[in-house]
Amino acid sequence: MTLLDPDKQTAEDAASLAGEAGDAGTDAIMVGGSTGVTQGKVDDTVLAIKGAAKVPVILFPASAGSLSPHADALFFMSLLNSKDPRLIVGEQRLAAPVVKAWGLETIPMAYLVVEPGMRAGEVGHADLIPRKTPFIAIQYALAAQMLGMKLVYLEAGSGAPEPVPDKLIRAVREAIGIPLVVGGGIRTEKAAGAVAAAGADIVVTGTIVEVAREGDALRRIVEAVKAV
Ligand code: 1GP
Repeated sequence: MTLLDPDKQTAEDAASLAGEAGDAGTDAIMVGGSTGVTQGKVDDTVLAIKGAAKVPVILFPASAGSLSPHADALFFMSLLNSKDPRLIVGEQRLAAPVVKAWGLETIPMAYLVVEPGMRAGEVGHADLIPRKTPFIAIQYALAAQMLGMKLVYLEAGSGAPEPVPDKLIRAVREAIGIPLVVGGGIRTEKAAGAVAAAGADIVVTGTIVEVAREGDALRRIVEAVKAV
């Protein structure tokens, strides 16, 4: 899946990036960002992307204020390792009646931020999961499954120097029965292939799509993931 941040480019540019990502084989476009995202920007970006890409558009919101009725679905996420209840259930409480009124499809997802966490860790007030302590990630992931969530997302943070470690991905994959999403710091086909081989069912890239416009970096990443 490809992540586009509505705060990082115009809606028109997001649409052309989404079109390129779709051509490169991505399975869905995620729309969201940690800071500076308004509902107006989300609406404009989602509508522009819907006009340009054939793949589903799924919201990946930082708060109840960055939703749009025009998306195909919403990752209804809880940052389980946040120290702030607002990010575990507070924003969700505010969003729920709006989402119900819109009739937007919700996909319940546990969002787990792993060291270094980057901006997601900061704005999420995350009690970061240590890279070398898989059992903490397993505890959260199992709890997510038992709470009825449909996906677990291991996030190293956008722009992280390294993706989530293979050992941690493998440990979580072996512990749970629901699909595992991994993102943050994945910029090469080698890294993407390693993350998929370790057990990620869904691999998310953001930064590479914004910086590698002219190259076929994303196509190579998608091929590496799908070859596993
Ligand atoms: C989104 O972490 C991913 O949650 C995106 O990370 O920008 O490093 O690809 P990158």
